[in-house]
Amino acid sequence: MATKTKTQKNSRLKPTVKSASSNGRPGNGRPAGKAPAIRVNQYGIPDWRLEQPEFEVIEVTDGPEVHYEIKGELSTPVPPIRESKYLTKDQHLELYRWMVMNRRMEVALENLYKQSKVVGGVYFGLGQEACSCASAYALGPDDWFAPMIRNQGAQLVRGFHARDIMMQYMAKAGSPTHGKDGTSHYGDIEKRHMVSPISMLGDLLPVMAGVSLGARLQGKELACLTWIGDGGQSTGVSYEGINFAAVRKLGLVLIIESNLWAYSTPMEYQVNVKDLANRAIGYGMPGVIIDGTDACQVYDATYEAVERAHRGEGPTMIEAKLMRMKGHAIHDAAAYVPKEMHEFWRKRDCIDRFQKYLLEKKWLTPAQDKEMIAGIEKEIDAEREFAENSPMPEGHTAAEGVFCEDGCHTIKPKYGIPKKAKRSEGTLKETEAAIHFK
Ligand SMILES: Cc1ncc(C[n+]2csc(CCOP(=O)(O)OP(=O)(O)O)c2C)c(N)n1
Ligand SMILES: [Mg+2]
Repeated sequence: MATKTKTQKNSRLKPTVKSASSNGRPGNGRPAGKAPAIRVNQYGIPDWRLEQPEFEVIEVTDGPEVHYEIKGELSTPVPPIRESKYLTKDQHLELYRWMVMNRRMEVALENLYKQSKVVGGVYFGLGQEACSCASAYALGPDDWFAPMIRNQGAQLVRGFHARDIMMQYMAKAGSPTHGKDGTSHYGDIEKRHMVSPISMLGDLLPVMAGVSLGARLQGKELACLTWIGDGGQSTGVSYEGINFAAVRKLGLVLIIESNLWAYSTPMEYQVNVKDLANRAIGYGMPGVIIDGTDACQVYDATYEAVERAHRGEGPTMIEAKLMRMKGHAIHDAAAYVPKEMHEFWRKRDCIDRFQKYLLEKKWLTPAQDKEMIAGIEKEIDAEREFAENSPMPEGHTAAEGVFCEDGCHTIKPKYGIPKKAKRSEGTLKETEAAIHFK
C-alpha cells in the first residue's frame, strides 16, 4: 500500500521553533538573561486587504506520484470592495467596462485558438483583469508601462485595440509586428508609451528603471509601471532593477502579481516568505499589500505610487494578492492546482464583485449593465471579424524591418536635451554627464 508523506516544510500557518542545541561550541548554553537586551526594529508594510486568506499548498508524495493539497480555511465569506479614495462614479463605470472588455477579448482569443486560427499559444489573465486594468487606468497620460503576458487589459486601457492583440496572435500582416512574432513582443514608444514585454522574467525591471532615469535626464519625472509574477520576482535581474530604482529614487511602479503559482510551482515552494511586499524593506522603498481582485484597491495603490513617482520620490512595490485562474498558457490545463483553490478564488472573481458593488451603489442599473455588456460583445465581434478577414503577410516581408537600415529612423531624446549637472568648481562637460550614468 502506498504511504502518504507530506514534504517537510516550515508551516506558514504556525511557525515552528527549533530548540537550541549547543553542539559543544563555546558560548552556547550560557544561562539566559545575562546578555544585554537586543533591540528589534519594527517595519510596517500596510496591508489594505479586507480579508487575509489563511491556507497553504502542500506537496504530497503518494508512492511515486506527487500532487498538491490545500490546507486551511476555505469557507470564509467573500470580503467587500474597499471604497476608493480617488475614483469618481464615472471612472468606476469606465474601469468596469475595461475589465469586462479584457475578459471578453480573452474569450474571443480562446475561441480563435480552438478554431486553429492562432499561430502559437495564447496567454490569459483570467481573474487578474482588475490588476491589469485598474493599474493602467491610474497612470497619467505621459507615463510609461510595460505589460507582461497577463496584462493584455492594460494594453486596451492604454489605447491598443482588441484587433491589434488578436491579429498579433494570428500573425497577420496588419498586426503590431506585421506577423513576425506570434505572441506579445511589441511596444509603442511613440504614442502609447509602451515598452515591449521581455520574455526573460525580470528584465523589464531595470529597463523601466532606465526609462524613468532617461526621462529625468530630460527634465521629466515619469511613472514607469510594470508587473512581475511571484515566480519572476525571484530572478537576479529583478533584484538589480529594483535596487537601482530605489537607490536613484526612480519612478518605477512595480506590481507583483502574487497569483500563487509560477507555472506548476506553488508560491510556498517558490519563496520562504508569506508576503512578497516585505522585500520592499530590504530595498529601502515603500511596499503595500493589496487585494488584487479588488479594482478599487489596485487603482488607489497604483495612483499613490504614480503620484510619488511624479514627485521624484522613488519607486513603490505593490504586492497584489490574487490567483491565476487558468493554466500558464492555453496548453496547460493546470491539473496540478487543488480544485478547492479554484473554487475559493472563483467566489472572489474581480469582475463579479465589482459589478455587484456598482449595482449595490446604484451607480449602474441591471438594464444599463446588460446594455453595456451587449455593446462590448458587439465591439469584440467586430474586432474579431476584422482580424479574421485581414491578410497574412506576403513572403517577401519576412526579412524586411528586422534590422535598422540607414535612415530608417532617428533615435533622439523624447522630451529634451539632457541637462548638465552643476558642480561647485564648474559645470560637467557634456560627455561627463553621460559617463556618470553608464
Ligand atoms: C528568467 C526566466 N526563467 C524562466 C522562464 C520560463 N517561464 C516563463 S513564465 C514562467 C512562470 C512565471 O511565473 P510567475 O512569474 O509567477 O508569473 P505567472 O505566470 O504566474 O503570471 C517561467 C518559469 C523565463 N521566461 N524567464
Ligand atoms: Mg505567478
